[in-house]
Amino acid sequence: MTTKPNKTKFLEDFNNAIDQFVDRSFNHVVTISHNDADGISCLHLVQNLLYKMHLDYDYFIYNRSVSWNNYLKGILSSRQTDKNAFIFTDVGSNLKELIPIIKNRKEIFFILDHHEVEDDIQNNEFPENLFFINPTIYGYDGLEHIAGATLTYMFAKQVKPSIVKQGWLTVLGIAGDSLKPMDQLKSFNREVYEELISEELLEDKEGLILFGSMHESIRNGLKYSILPFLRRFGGIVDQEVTSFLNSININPKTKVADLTSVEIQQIQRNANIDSYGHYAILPQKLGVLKFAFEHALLLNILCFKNISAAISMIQLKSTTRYAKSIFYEYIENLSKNLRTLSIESPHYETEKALFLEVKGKIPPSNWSDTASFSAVNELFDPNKILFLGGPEKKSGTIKLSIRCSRTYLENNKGFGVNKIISTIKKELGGVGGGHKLAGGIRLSKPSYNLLKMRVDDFI
Ligand SMILES: [Mn+2]
Repeated sequence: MTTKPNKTKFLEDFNNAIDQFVDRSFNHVVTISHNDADGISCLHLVQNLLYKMHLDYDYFIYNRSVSWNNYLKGILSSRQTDKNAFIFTDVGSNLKELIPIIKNRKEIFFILDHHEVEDDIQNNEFPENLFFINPTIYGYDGLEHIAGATLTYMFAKQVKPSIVKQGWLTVLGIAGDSLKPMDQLKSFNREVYEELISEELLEDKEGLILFGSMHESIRNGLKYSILPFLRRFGGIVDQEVTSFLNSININPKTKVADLTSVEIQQIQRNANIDSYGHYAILPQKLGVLKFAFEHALLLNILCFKNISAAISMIQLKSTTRYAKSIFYEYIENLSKNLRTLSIESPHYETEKALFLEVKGKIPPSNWSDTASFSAVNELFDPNKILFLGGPEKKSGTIKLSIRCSRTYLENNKGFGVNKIISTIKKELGGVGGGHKLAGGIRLSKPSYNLLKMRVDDFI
């Protein structure tokens, strides 16, 4: 990765793709997007654009669990024409699988993505009907600098400037993917964020950051914050949080967002927490949906539970009772699980890795998110790779969620989880994959035992 992004080259290729998209005047456009908050935001931005362009359109959601070949079989029609286009947003840049498929098609493909490109593809291998826009190949960071929705917004706005009005969708992608307070945004994410504020489509607020519970009372905020997860309060009983707040003369029912700066300092000093920063508010929405991080989190949860509820909810002003109950159940379980982990010591530890066997302690459906949030909260040594999981009945294998912290990536030149998974697969077999910070693998019991013995050689 280059240190300074090549903005000129990026914008040149980006603008060329836009010219192609506009000049070719398509008859029909199919969007394929990812099943998470960022992907759903991209999808709605593109749908709005196509509507404004009076184009005929369809969409599909890709959850990356099957190969592109199998997935597209059901979508690509036998009638092919260069008057039809495909726009892929936020679905990864698996060029090794996609290029051979695209090469044999007549339609025009636009890939707008911000995930690292794994395969080394030469310029002359790109088919003429593919316009590939991925800022990471010009040196941008796909998490900090540009979310999928940011890239999609930039694309859509260049084609139809009036798309600015739907620009608030972008912050859901940014919040959902970056998991950071808004003052830490960089590059295009920052530029777009500031533009949306000046257009009054978003409000930027500053205060105590208790992500997952920004819409809540301070009592619930301390208890159910998942970013940061507070070791002292996370998942404990109400009574203890209440008496702490009473002891420092703060009404436990005060909303997190309504705390005065004096109250915030009071809490920070007495609870020894330093979380503070900027967060985004969606002024046109109500309740939990007003808070960009929580709105994005709810979309992410719904994407797994009920994808159509996620797609329809993004258009709603206030949340449904169904979505709300799923949200609370999720937050409650996650803070409980993080609490379980925060008092647990690793079951097996090497110089470079930590193993947590959580069967019977955490339900398997929560393994992945618990692993993710224990990594972003650095509940364990951030210089080690975390392997969390256990035996899975239905597959008869050991299922592992593998995570590393950003600290780890910085210290290891970006050598992250996906590379470790590739090595494990090569040496021990198994199925799985992932990106730099997170991934998963299923291994046979004997392979898992070998992994524990040889893990330091693979990292
Ligand atoms: Mn994304």
